[in-house]
Amino acid sequence: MNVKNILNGLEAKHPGEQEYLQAVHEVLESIETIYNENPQYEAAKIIERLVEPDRILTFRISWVDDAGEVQVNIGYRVQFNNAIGPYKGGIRLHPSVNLSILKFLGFEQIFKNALTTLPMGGAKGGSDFNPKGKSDGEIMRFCQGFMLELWRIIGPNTDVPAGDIGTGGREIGFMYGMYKKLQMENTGVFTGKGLNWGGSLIRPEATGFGGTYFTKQMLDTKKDTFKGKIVSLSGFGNVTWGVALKVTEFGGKVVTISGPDGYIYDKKGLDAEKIDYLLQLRASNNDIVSPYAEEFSEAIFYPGEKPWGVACDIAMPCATQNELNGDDAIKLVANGAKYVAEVSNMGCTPEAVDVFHKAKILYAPGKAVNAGGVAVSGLEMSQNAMKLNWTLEEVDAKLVQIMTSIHEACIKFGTQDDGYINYVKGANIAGFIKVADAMLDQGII
Ligand code: 2IT
Repeated sequence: MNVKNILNGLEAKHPGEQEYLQAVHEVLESIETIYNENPQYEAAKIIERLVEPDRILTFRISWVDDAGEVQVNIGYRVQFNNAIGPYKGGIRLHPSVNLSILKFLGFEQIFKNALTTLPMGGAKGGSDFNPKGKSDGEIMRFCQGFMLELWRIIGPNTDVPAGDIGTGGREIGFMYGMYKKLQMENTGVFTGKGLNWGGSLIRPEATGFGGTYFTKQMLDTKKDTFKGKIVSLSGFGNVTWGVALKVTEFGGKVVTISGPDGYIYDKKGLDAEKIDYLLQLRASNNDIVSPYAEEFSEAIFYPGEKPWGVACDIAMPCATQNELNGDDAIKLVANGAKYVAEVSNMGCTPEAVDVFHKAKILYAPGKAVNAGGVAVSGLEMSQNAMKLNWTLEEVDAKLVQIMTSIHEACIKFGTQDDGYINYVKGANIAGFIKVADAMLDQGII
């Protein structure tokens, strides 16, 4: 395989799909050696087949806002690869959503889901619908319109959507309700459902808890712990909330959160009351973090800035793709950060990852760190299939076990000659081998 040639070909075919090409580039670079050592992959054109989604559904959603005006949005579902299980991945609702972003997320999801040890393929969906400032009624009408198209191609053994940015418990409720009405069956086709109608305990916390369990294992490799560590987070949504809860429980001090409007520095650290307040902020649909500083006077709001200039031991980006660039990485390293655990999907740019690798500080990519979210989705599917509910302790123990196995896979495939763990390599190789071997077993399809 020649990574450059493949990327040039993809760029010609899919011009301007920057995020998608970035995600493919990172994976191909990591697996190049192993791919070339195994000619059976090349013979079956595994890469050429893996980089193109199995199929993409694009559709229009028409809905009526509170003022009686007709609104039009575009919706997508990218069914990327189902070699190891039904298509699985979230629905992103954000004005930035386009095909490049959903293809990058779907591609990442293939390897992430493979790492979870559960049988799930990779997919992603979403819409350019902007939830900011929308009423509950508007959100419901949009979600129902979205499902009027999506329901045709999903199913409990076909494709199982879930939440992502802009899609939480409320949105999943509206979407699942419409799915049931159209399909006339209660099959658990979504994950992230409410506890009373098929949801799993720990699913809301899973991405943040899993990410923190994974980071704890990164610390373990240096005989280090969370106790007394200063931790910088970005974002203020569901993922940030879960990380803040678990980091605080482990004795770390969370000093930053952020939004599109800027970041909050809270030198006292987030406590239970403040972490609870994050849920209110998210539910307000305003997508700004500044009200936190009005609520808690010891906090300072820095408009228009990112939190990466603040000195910390551990940085955990939890917001969105490419939120931490090369300059941010240089600042973090200069200020003494020792660990970067990416909880957002592709939160760090390639330049930032390069800075971390050169400085030999431990950096782990989103597809490993945040896999706890989709892992508990997989556990929700298992519970639905068995028509029973596991206890909180049972789900949490399985989550810990899964994050441990992902960390072990990263060590197995990512440890360099000098002992440094390249988590990017480890995660990509482990995920790739599983999917590629499944594709080989199943013939040319
Ligand atoms: O990025 C992700 O892994 C998610 N948004 C969760 C996907 C899922 O199916 O639970």
